[in-house]
Amino acid sequence: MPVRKRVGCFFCHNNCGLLVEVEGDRVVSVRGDPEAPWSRGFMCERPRMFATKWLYHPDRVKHPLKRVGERGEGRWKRVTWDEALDEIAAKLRELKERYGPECLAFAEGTYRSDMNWARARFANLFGNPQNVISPGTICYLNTMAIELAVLGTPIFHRPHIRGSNCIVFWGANPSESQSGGLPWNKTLERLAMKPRPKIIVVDPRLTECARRADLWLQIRPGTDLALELAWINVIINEGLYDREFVEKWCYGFDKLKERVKEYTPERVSEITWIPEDKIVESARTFATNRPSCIVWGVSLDQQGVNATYANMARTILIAITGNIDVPGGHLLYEPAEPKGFVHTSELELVEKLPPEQRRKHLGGDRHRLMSWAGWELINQCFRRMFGLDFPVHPFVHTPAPLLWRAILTGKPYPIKALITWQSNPLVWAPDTKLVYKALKSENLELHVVMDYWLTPTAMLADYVLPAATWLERPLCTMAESDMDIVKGGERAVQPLGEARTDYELFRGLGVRLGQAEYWPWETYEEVVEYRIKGLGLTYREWCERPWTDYPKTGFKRYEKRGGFATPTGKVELYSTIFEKLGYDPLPRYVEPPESPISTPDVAKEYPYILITGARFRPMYHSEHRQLNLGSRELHPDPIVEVHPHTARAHGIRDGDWCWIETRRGRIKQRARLTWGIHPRVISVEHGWWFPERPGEDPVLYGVFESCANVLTLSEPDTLDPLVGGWCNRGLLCRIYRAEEPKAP
Ligand SMILES: Nc1nc2c(c(=O)[nH]1)N[C@H]1C(S)=C(S)[C@@H](COP(=O)(O)OP(=O)(O)OC[C@H]3O[C@@H](n4cnc5c(=O)[nH]c(N)nc54)[C@H](O)[C@@H]3O)O[C@H]1N2
Ligand SMILES: Nc1nc2c(c(=O)[nH]1)N[C@H]1C(S)=C(S)[C@@H](COP(=O)(O)OP(=O)(O)OC[C@H]3O[C@@H](n4cnc5c(=O)[nH]c(N)nc54)[C@H](O)[C@@H]3O)O[C@H]1N2
Ligand code: SF4
Ligand SMILES: [Mo]
Repeated sequence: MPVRKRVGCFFCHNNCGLLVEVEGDRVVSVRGDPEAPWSRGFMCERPRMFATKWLYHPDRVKHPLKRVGERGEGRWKRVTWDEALDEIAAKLRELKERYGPECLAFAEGTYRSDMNWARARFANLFGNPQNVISPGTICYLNTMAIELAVLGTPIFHRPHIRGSNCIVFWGANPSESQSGGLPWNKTLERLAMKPRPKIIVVDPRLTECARRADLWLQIRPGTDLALELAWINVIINEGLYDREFVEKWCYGFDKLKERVKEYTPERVSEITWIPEDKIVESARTFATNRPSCIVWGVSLDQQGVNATYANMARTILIAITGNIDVPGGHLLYEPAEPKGFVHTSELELVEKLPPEQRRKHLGGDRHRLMSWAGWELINQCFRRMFGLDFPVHPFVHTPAPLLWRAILTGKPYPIKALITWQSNPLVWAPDTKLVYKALKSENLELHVVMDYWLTPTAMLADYVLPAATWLERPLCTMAESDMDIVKGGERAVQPLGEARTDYELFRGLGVRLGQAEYWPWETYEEVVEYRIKGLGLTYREWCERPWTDYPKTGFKRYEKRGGFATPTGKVELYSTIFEKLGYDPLPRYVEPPESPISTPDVAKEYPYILITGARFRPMYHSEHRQLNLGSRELHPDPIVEVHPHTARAHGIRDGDWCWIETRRGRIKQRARLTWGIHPRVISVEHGWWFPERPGEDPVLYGVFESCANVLTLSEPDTLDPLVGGWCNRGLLCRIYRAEEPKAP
């Protein structure tokens, strides 16, 4: 008889609740759990197609490996966990003595588990200032930092679309990404509901939402901030804002009003390529069909120099139209709920890191918002209002481009060791060639990678450690403060081979480095048990129904709290925190570092605007490229989207392999001709490598051939000043055929 287990899916951020059937110690089937309150039976194609094929795939790394040849040569020796951990810990101890605890860095992926607090705990105890690189700098964690500065708390990733009269998909494409807890079928249901909400889409591509939209604004990539400021201009000038909310709850309205005067629809039309009347109409539609919401999309986060202010402007738009914490708008989260639950910030031991170590945070002098300076200012207000800290693990980060440079130059101080976990930075980080140089550098004396597979990044490791997948570990999470529910599941099966949870890596190193008293929980089950004990649950009870809802205190919670957790107690349209950190307190648009306007000479040779990374199913980032899962069979090659007129100008046919080139290099992808893209925009997929090719350096599974980040830019002076984000959307490129057409 198969045994049924409740498991939290981690093929993406939504963590849908699944029912997994296990026979002996083998997963035999998975399906959506109808009782899981946040996903209600939903399960997308990823687990349906390949949960078991993926779990039992022959290429998985199942034992710790130690490099024996040169780095990248691909010669490994199998070692035990104890050997690996003993040796890594000894090396870390030695490096710490020679260079100080700040010589260690971490490379993380996007939210891949509920264990990031364990990295923060380990780093704090080690004395490391949280030198962590992560795509979070350009993906949601920057949004969260900005919302914290402006509103005092983040807003839920998932807007309350059920009650909205106007839904804006701003650089967000849920039909492919299902991002923000918006599974596509649920979104479709809402879009079809009567009365039908107004739909506005801001996207250079004709997405599924754009097809259904009342207004599709086909924007020049990278100029969204200008459009947002024009919306604010129209909304203020025409008196379409929520006067009562602004008067009572907003700080800095007059200064904002003054600033946006420059952004007339006429001027912004030139910047964005959107007709003036459409700018005005869309601003009116958003402001007058309340309640309304703007679905979070990663595109604003990935606009380099403009990213912070684009997110600030989005928050301002939501606030001045009275869409904060109302049904149909954007809900705020309740940090101290549920009572009794041990929140992640309570696990980080932030007080263990000496203040002088905080000041050494790599990048913290230049990009002060997502560093300790920003955290301290924000946390002061946060703590005062909610009685607990905001966690540092999703907040304090080093911009990736600065880490590679620190490794290569030894400045501002040497970085000697890197722990890469849940992450494939050779594929995700901008400027692949720079990442490669840093990972190959002799300056980097230790590189540990923990993953399921030998990825291109893992091929440049000294140790590769086998990670337990989401089917092999328990889950207990509030999705990085993004859910109003504690949700999770139990292990379906024991880890294959010698795979272990990432938690056990940090605990294993911690115990060996004198931190034993701080790691009392040997297994992750014990951690979960510790966190839920105050909810009155035992671990076994939790496994029966692994979720805990808590009574919601209704809407407009800021009224009951007596304001917002900001220095002025109001929504700061003019950010006093930005001001204290030495930045412009109000949003201002600047041209992207590479554009027909800022670099016209470059634009002569590279005439198209490049966007990278629009999501596609079933793949998730650089994952699911292995053969025999079904995903490569569906989507075998990387695809570049080109407008037919553009293709014709370059003799490109549908399906041709093309070179896409920027000043940094070129990659090959296959052309898909589509009318649904602006003729001056080229869109390449990100995340590509080919596990079926040789892994040894210099091939590295073909990463240099098709990875979008060969094309992207990582110069420090092109980064967003506040958080250090880089630009994946809105660069200059050219395109040409990679092979001569053959005669029929
Ligand atoms: N299948 C799949 N789903 C995923 C992921 C995945 O890898 N695969 N990744 C997950 C993660 S971590 C994230 S961050 C989310 C992201 O999810 P989304 O935010 O939906 O991200 P994208 O699909 O990258 O981009 C959304 C849209 O932005 C448009 N766009 C590009 N440049 C610009 C621009 O300059 N301005 C505007 N307005 N629009 C622009 C693109 O054409 C695209 O249609 O997806 C999550 N879901
Ligand atoms: N050009 C361009 N670049 C981009 C983007 C873009 O749009 N354009 N998008 C960016 C964004 S938003 C994101 S979020 C990033 C994504 O970047 P990442 O999150 O780094 O995603 P992956 O590169 O897929 O790396 C995840 C790795 O972690 C492994 N893994 C998964 N789960 C676990 C686990 O539980 N434990 C361990 N140890 N390993 C695990 C996987 O096997 C995989 O190798 O990419 C960013 N890069
Ligand atoms: S949307 Fe799909 S991949 Fe994401 S958690 Fe749900 S079932 Fe898993
Ligand atoms: Mo992301």
